[in-house]
Amino acid sequence: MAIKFLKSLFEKKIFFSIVIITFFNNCDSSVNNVLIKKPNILLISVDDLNDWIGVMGGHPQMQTPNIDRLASKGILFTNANCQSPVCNPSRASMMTSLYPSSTGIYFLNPPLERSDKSLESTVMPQRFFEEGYDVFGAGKLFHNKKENKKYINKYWDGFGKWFGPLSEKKISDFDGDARLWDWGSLDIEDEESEDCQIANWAVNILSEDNKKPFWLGVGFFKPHVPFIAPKKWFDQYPLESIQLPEIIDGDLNDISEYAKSLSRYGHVAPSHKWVVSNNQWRSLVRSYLACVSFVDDQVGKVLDALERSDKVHNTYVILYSDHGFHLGEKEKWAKRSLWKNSTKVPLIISGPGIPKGKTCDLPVQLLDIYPTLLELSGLASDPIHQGNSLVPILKKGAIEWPYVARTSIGPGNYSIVSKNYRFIQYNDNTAELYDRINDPNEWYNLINNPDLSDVIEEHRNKIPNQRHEILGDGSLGHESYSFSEKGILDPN
Ligand SMILES: [Ca+2]
Ligand SMILES: [Ca+2]
Repeated sequence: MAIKFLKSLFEKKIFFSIVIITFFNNCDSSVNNVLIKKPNILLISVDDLNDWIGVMGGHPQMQTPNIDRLASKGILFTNANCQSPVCNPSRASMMTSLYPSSTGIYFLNPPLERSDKSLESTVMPQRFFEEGYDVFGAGKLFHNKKENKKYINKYWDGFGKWFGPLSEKKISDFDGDARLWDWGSLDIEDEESEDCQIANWAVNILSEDNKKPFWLGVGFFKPHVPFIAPKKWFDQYPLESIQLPEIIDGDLNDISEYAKSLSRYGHVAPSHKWVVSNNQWRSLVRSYLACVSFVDDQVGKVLDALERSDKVHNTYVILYSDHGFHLGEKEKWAKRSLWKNSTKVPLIISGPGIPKGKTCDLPVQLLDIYPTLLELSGLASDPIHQGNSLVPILKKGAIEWPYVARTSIGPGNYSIVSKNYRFIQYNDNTAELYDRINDPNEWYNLINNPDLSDVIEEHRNKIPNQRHEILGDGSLGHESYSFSEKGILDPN
């Protein structure tokens, strides 16, 4: 019986974290103190934020003093990756600690309550509620307010408008179908935007006396499109001063047609050709910078409120984004690709016992957050979770980490990120390999380099055999996957 149990632990890859918990219980009295007190959790989600924050240096002009301040008080993960470069599946994965390839949630639908496998995992706020926590949430944490009503009605407050301020008429000249694809400034005060209201709501929660520990989720909408923010945030980035992302000519010449089709076909974003020929690249980059600085200011209000209260001494703060964003790199806009621009996300964790101002470049994943928070809170791990607790890194400064980070777009398309490489395997058997240390922009596909065949094989072996069929239908992600499978090529 005991052998069977241990075997099942090995199969589920949780033996390592069990060992670590045991180690801490025996050896680390400071962690034991935390376990007894039950810490608070403040989870801050920023929608569609890539590595363009000050401390990650993704764009040289970006000003994010508040996110940078949080990084100075904790650990910044510089190689953190989402499990899907699309809002809904990334959030479903993060809240259940299950990969899309296990749940079938690959695209904008279905909500996680319509995946049998997802329902086997207790979503994070529910688990903390069951453990006796006060649970609060606002804004965008799960993807779809309407469809994920099972969770959202239970815990969430209002802020029903989506994606922040919308202009009554389109500000930009882009005449695409999607109303969301718009950019520019609005002559409004910060307080008129949902993100500011969400920040103020969280400030109130943090100002109250709590008898019980709390789990507080704060889901900001920006910088998700539309890239619209109050004018003052645009004023700090004069249009003529804006630097464009670095690109090289012919970057797409060493990737397959399947890869291009999968990542570009049917996207509601403007094509790169449209952006360049209409002279909008600088304006779009400026708008993204403005929206990020705006949301950074809202993050700052929440952090200030925490720091004003006694809770700061017993609260873990986690800031993350659901996926990255292309702003012209690889001649592409928005998300839904397996390259760095889509999969790499900011992840900062601070709190009791965590070193301040450190960075970690080990490959970690958003679905690691849930098991991490359980361990930090002294709660039992859940064998269904597919993520790995980051506590060995946070508390012990682990430099050995046997895991890779995995992202997928539909069954059969995977990115595997290790400390040194990104390997991408597509369902038509084409592949890419990038040296993430010497080629951080992922310009040079090394897949045909014979000297790297062992590296390629090592990464290929990390691709799971399990491939849940695609659930849901009809979204652009579903269509793009289907087009690629049929060999229908990107028209742009
Ligand atoms: Ca998103
Ligand atoms: Ca290239």
